[in-house]
Amino acid sequence: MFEHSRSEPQVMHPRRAVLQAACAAVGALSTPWLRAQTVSPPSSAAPGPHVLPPLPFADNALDPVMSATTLGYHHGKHHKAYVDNLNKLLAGTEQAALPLDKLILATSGRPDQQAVFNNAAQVWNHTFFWQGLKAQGGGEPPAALMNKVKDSFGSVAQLKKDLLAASLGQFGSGWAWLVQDGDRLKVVKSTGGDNPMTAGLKPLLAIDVWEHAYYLDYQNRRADYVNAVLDKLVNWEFVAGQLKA
Ligand code: MN3
Repeated sequence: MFEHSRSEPQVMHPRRAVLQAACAAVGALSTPWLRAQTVSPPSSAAPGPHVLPPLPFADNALDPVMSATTLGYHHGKHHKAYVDNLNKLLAGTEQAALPLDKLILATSGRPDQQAVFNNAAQVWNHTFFWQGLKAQGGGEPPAALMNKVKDSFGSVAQLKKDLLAASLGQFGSGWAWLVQDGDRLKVVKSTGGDNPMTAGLKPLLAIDVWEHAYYLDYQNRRADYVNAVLDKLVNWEFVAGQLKA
């Protein structure tokens, strides 16, 4: 059996995300008497336990490496659709009470739960993906992570080569991952929404290689997109923060 280690992508607590969205809505109103009214969640939000966390940066912060247009569709449409679909699937079920990571582990490998798994994993994967990016990212990992990278890959350059190879080797939609497996770091790829936590691996960094992640900015040039992410957007501090002692 797999060791099902608990994996926490440090997602914003759903209630806090709702609060932030509500506060943003209040701030957008211009007349004081409207501000005093109770603010309801946006009517387009699907009822359910899961919410779309806001991006951890402005939607134009990664431009031109990852454009605001791409982020608008990728976060505002694709990521949101996974959240909405998941909430619809969970409505009225006991699974609605499970945190996302437990839901992923509980539904992995169960054909009758494929739709729940796919949407739950894609919600988790995208939230984790955004957190692994930042404006003016790239560069050198912090020392503790650098030591592990050198132990496992020899160099950051080799790690990037392996991540690129995994990204290009993933036929069709999927993900490339840097993961921790005990003392070692590894690069793995996954198909569709599959997440390495279902194999007992601790995700450290995710790279979305579905076409919707790059087609508007890079068309079919997946390698250019992956290299740009690795060189200019990776938030190595976040990756280091995921390391399990
Ligand atoms: Mn995606």
